[in-house]
Amino acid sequence: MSLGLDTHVSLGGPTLAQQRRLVTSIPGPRSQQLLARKAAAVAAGVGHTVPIQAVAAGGGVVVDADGNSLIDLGSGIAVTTVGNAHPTVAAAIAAQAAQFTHTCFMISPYEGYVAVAEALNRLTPGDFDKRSALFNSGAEAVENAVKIARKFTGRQAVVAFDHAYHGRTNLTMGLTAKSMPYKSGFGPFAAEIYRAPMSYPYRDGLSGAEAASRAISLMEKQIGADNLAAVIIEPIQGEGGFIVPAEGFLPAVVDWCRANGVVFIADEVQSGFGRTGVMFASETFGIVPDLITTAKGIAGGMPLAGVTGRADIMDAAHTGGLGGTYGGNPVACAAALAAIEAFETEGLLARATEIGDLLRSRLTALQASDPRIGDVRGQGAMMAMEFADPATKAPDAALTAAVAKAAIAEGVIVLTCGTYGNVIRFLPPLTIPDDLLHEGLDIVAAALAAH
Ligand code: PLZ
Repeated sequence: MSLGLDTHVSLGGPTLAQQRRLVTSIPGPRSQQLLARKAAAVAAGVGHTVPIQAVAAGGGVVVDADGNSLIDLGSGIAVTTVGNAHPTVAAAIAAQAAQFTHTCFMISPYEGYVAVAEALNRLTPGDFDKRSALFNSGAEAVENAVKIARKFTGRQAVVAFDHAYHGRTNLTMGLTAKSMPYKSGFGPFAAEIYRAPMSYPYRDGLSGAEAASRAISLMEKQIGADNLAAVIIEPIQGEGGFIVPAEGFLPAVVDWCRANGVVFIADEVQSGFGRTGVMFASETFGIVPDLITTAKGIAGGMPLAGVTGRADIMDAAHTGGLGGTYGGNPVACAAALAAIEAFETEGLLARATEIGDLLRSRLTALQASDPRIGDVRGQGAMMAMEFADPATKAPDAALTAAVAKAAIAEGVIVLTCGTYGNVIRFLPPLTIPDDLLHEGLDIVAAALAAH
C-alpha cells in the first residue's frame, strides 16, 4: 500500500479501480512533499495544473501518491486517447525496449519507423501518393512542415490565425497567437509570419464564406500569394478555445491555397488521431490538406510526431535536410503501432462519437440552466464550454478558473483554454466509463452552481 493503491490492482492500465476516491484533501501530504521538491529543483517556468504526485493512470482515472483517484477529463492534454498505460501499448513498449532502444533512424533504419509512416500515409485524408517524416513533438512537426513548404514553394511567408497554438519553439511561438504565457518576454520571433483573422462563430457572427473572404483579403493585400509558402491552421483550434470554424470557412481557404500554389497545412496535433470521432478533424470539414502535422494521441503517451502529405511536397527537401537524433524513436514507434491497432480493433472512433454525444447533451442542458455558459462547442471527445457575461459576451476568466480549481479539488481533472482563458475543455481518454464521465460532469456542474 506504499503507493496508496488498491491492493487488487496492478500499477497502471485499465485494471485500476474505475472510481473517484478522495482519501485526503488535494494535495495530500505525499503530493505536497513532491511539490516542495519540484519548487526547489524544477524551473519556475514549468507550471502544473493539478497539484498531485501522479503514480498510476488508466481507464478514466489518475491515481496519486496519497491514494486519491481522480477522474481524468484531460488525457494529459489530449494524449492518452487510447487510454493511459493501454496494455498492448505498454507491452509493445516493453518488447521494443528489450530489443533495442535507439539506433538513430538516420544512421541505421528500422521497420517501426517505416510502418508508422505507412500507417500515417494510409490513415490521413487524401487519395494520393504520400510520404511521412517523424519527429518528437508537435512543435517539431510544425517546424518541419514549414521547412518543407518553404523548400517546395521557394517562398518564405507563413500565415497562422488568431487564437492559433502551434508550440513553444521559436518558430512555433511566432505562429502561436497568445502572448501570456507562451510568448511574453521570449522574443524576438522568426520573420515572415503573418496572422489572419479566424472564423469564430460565437464571437464574430460571420458565415464561413464571409470569414474566409476576410482572411483571404488580408493574405492578398498584406502578403501577396506569390510570397506565401504556407497557411497553417488547426481545423478545430485547441489551446485557443476549441473554436470550431463556421461551415465553409476551411474549404474556401483550402480552395484559395490550391488556386495560388500555397501549401495548406492542417495542424492536427490536438484534433487528430481519433479524438473527434474521425481519424482527423479535417475529414469533418471535407478538406484534404497538403500536409498534416500529428503528435499527442499518436503513440499512447510516448513522444512521437509526424508530418504527412503529398509526396511531391514532402520529397522537395533534399536528402539530409530533415531529421533529428531521436525522431521516430523505435520505442515510440512501437507504441504508435500498438495505439493504431487499438484504434482499428477496439471501436475507439465510435466511442469518441458516443462520448461527444454524452458531453454535448450534458453541457447544453447545463447551458440551458446557466446563461453564463455562452457557448458549447466541439466534436467527439473534444468538447468545451465558453463562459461569458450573458449580456455583453465579455469573457469570464475568473469564473472559469474558479470552477476548474474547485473541480480539481473534488478529484476531477479538467483543463481550461482559450485566448481569454474562459473555456473549460473536456478531453477524456476514450477508455473512460460513462458513469465516471457523468460523475465528473456532475462535479463540474456543482462547482459552477457554487460560484
Ligand atoms: N499544435 C495544435 O495543441 C500542443 C500545449 C501544452 P508539443 N498543445 C498543448 C503547453 O502548454 O505546452 C500543440 C497543439 C497544436 C502544436 C502543439 C505543440 O505540441 O508536442 O507540445 O510540442
